[in-house]
Amino acid sequence: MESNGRRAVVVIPTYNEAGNVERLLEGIRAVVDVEILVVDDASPDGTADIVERYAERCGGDITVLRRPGKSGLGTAYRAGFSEVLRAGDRICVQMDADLSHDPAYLPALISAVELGADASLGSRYVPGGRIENWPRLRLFLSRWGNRYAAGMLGLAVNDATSGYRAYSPHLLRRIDVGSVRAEGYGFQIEMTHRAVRSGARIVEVPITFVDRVVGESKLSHHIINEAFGLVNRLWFTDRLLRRFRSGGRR
Ligand SMILES: Nc1nc2c(ncn2[C@@H]2O[C@H](COP(=O)(O)OP(=O)(O)OP(=O)(O)O)[C@@H](O)[C@H]2O)c(=O)[nH]1
Ligand SMILES: [Mg+2]
Repeated sequence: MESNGRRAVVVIPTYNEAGNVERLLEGIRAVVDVEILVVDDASPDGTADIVERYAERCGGDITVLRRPGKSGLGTAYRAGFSEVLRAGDRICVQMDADLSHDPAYLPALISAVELGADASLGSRYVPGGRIENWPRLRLFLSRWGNRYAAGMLGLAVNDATSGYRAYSPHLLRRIDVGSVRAEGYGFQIEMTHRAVRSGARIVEVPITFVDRVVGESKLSHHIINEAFGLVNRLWFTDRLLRRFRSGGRR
């Protein structure tokens, strides 16, 4: 990947998104002039080939990073961000391929970082934000999971699990994104935690999140348990650090 002067790179992890990915790429190109990096884990449904054929046809600045097998969302983002940062300093956007994240919000997310924020979060839980078509249980889990994470870790953001975000390259370097270990929702929480701890200026942009219509969810009990365990672990290490810094007085 070469840095070509474009303002931002949109990094999209994909696993079996053949039914969504072309519409997504069309949608992005219709609203912003950005570079697109798809990180595909050898999707059996041929997602990577579809992206490459589309890129040839439309002549857009679209690259596929092909990985040998399904290795999880967190490693896909780490690989994608590292690739972008190697080529230079550009804003990194992350978004899902399943059309839950409307490209219409890209200009607002990118502008927020251009105007001085270290990160902008597409937020479902600020005034103006919404979720469409989620079952009650999923809504409950997401809302209370967010409250739990923010409360335990003092995050002062309303949607720490959102996967639709933009980061300044300086923030990604400062928080050493390559060393983030979590997957799934845990990845979003760990990134938010590191950003907040590093003193980042974070802006939340209200979004309407739409449940996926095509393709299968990769959400699992394992991902939820991992996120819950991560919040508890981070809470514990935060407390230890505070105690250490205050010389054991608390
Ligand atoms: N490269 C890669 N991408 C993945 C992997 N797991 C999920 N993704 C992609 O990450 C994005 C988010 O995954 P989703 O399955 O939509 O997860 P979710 O949004 O929590 O769940 P649903 O929207 O209900 O399906 C999508 O673009 C997926 O294709 C993976 O192991 N590797
Ligand atoms: Mg999704």
